[in-house]
Amino acid sequence: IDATIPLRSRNLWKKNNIQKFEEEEGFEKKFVTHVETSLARSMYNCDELAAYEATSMAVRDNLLIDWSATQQRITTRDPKRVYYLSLEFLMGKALDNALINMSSDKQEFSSTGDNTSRGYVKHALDDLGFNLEDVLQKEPDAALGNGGLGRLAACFLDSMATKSIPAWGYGLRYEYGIFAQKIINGYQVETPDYWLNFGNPWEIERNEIQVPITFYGYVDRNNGDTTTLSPSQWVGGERVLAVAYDFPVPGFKTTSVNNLRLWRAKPTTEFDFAKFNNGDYKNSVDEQQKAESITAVLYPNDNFTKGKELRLKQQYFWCAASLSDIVRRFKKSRRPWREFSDQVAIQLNDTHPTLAIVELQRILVDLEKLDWHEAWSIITQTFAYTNHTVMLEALEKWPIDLFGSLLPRHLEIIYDINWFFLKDVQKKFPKDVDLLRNVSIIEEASPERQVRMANLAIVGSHTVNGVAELHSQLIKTTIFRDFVRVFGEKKFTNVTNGITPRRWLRQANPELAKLIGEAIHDPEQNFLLNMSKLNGLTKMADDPDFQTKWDSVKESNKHRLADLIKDLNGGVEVINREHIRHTLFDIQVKRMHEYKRQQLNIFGVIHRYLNMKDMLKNGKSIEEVAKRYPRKVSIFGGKSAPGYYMAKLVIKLINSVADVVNNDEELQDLLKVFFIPDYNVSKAEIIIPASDLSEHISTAGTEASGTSNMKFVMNGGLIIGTVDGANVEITREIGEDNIFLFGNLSENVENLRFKHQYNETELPPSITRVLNAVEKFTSEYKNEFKPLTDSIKYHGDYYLVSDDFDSYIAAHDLVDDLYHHNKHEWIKKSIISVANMGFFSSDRCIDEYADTIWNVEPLKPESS
Ligand code: 8GP
Repeated sequence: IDATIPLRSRNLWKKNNIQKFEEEEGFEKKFVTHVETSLARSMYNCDELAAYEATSMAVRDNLLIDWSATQQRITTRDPKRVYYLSLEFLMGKALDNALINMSSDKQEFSSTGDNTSRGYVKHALDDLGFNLEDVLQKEPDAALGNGGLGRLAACFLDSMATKSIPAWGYGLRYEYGIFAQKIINGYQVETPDYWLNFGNPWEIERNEIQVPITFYGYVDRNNGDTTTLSPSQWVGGERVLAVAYDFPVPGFKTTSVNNLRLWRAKPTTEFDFAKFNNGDYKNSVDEQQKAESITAVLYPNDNFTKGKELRLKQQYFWCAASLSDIVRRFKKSRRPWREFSDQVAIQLNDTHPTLAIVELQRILVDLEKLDWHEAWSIITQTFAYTNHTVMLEALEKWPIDLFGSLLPRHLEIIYDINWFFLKDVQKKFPKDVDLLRNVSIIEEASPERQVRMANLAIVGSHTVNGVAELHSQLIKTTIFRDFVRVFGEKKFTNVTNGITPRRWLRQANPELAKLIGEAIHDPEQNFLLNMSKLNGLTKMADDPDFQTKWDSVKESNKHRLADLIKDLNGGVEVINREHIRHTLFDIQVKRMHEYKRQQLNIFGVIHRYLNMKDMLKNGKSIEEVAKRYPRKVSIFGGKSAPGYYMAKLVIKLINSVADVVNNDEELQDLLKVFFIPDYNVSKAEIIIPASDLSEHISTAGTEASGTSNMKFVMNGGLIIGTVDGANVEITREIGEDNIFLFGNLSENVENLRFKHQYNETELPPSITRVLNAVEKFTSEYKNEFKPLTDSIKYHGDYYLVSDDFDSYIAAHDLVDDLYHHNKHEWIKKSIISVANMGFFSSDRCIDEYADTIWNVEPLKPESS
């Protein structure tokens, strides 16, 4: 690339190259420069927000130097690249993460004892009159995701950068991320999350990259030739522009910095002159403004889909813009099209980006004039699809009419894809009409025909993966069973999820990371890059001194969470600090969903409360009660989809129970319940390190993987859980003695549901007693919780709460016993668990994807 620029100019550019700062002084200079120029402020009016902005811009400058070098290296060497398409990236805060990841050649310990650049920046800020922790608080979370699926994408970006995989993320830059949750009178209330209120120092607006995107219109057949496969022209109606926004993604201890590109919709400068001439100036402007609504808001559903036109528009807008970018980059290399899949791997994060398959076929056939079959073979060597749920209500389908009006040419292409596909199936399985019906991309069933996105994703991909072993097995035997017949088993594979230990151990739990580093003689914390090194902890598991240190870290993290809870409770203390070390922190934080069974958890709390009250009523002393039911605080958190009635009712029930229990003086603080409002990534970083026990208690077979289970165990919490999702692999890695498993297995679920349906089961007395007590907790409406209790009593108990209740309670009894009567054993389990969690680093996932699905190699910076 050098050759295009004259030597003299080149030298001048090189002479004036900006340099990275690598120590306090350099940072201070950058900081002050940004305060005074970028922000036009001075030391007299630099508040914490300005300090956050200036710090971010200074750090960003460093990242951009590495970013630019990384991108140039990729352009020059032109290796195969990965494109990770995800409608959600739940990034959380960027600054703290960048400080930890940002490499520094000078890795000496600064006086703060922190060997990352975080150490000297903290020190410098101190000297400039700011506290780093407070400055970090000023950053809003980038909450462009709902839950597990979006956070997984964020962890993968971190690992891909850390491993120097040439990879780009593509998503949407929503103006409003997931709503902020307020709890008012016990109920969830949604308020908008306008996260860009103060601008965003982490994004680079690329006004030079604007892709025109078309919707609606009609298909123009060349020369009236109506045989299906002749290239057609889509003549669009509405046009909008996709503008690129880039976010640098730094790897840990490397100068590799990858890119996350998010698209924003804006009006074109085209103008409807017909309207204008009619004197309808105002309306012609209004029409244009509508463009912006495409990227205005993230749909707030998790594991659920609703066929709304705007959502389909979002999906096409994003796929078309991303593909145009990918194709443009490929064409720069002047390679023939048949090399496309040697250069490009596209990963579909769930079915949301499936339109990319159709869009690429359209580009190749209609615009590049490739033969249909040649194009299709490129496609099926390029795409791979990750499935994240077996729940039917989450499988995307689009009504044909809606689809055909928005994307008429794409619907035609889908029909053709389907036609060729079904022809093949028919050849292989003559006369199997049921099979044809099931695998067809078009669902013929009444009341309206629909496009099945999962079927399209499978047909257009070379590999389909689930996200934990059990889940990957289940998709082969349930929702995608017929496709296994058609394509064979080999197309279906597993990559068990993982999490980045940089954010979820080092950033969330610096004290534990430090203690581990010392214990395994790795003070530079290189174990964060090679988590099998955690094994070294095993031999310390019995050491009483080490156990005490381990427990002290936990205690300090519990105080941090207790502070947060106090703050969220209007400054009123909820947790008794005096006994905090011996108070069991029992936590369930995740999206609110019936299948995740927060209702089982709160019913368990009610059961405990009733028993405690009964003991007191029967004349037992509080000491005797405390012996049977030792100190515990039950913590909940999570958002419900705004339209999910049952999930919202569970939130209300939790808050109602909290009201009664927390104010029951007779209990003397032995039991507390708290619902943390507005659970998000930043709160998770405080909550997770504080847990003694966390709950992952989905109905067996419903939770594809879960990733918070991994985060909790990596932070030294034990878990109570069902044999579901990644709980299975966690058990295998840490040993079954170190986890509290309970409940029915997934293979029994169907049978149990059947029995409920035909009233062949009677509810156990334990759950009946709880269900009858539920209404006592509300003062709001009569029978407020009836829909919840009725769903178990009379409507088939679909999530099998009653079937698992007794074994759930029994597992909790074991928890109580161990935690309160054998704390050494408990801590030992905690240490051994952490020692064996290496497998769940997302670095391992990325290795697996790179080797077995993408076939890509890292491209490391020369120095490393
Ligand atoms: C989630 C799964 O529920 C969770 O078990 C898993 O850990 C996570 O994905 C990451 O793999 N699934 C979804 O969020 C999901 O399926 N969303 C649907 C809208 C596609």
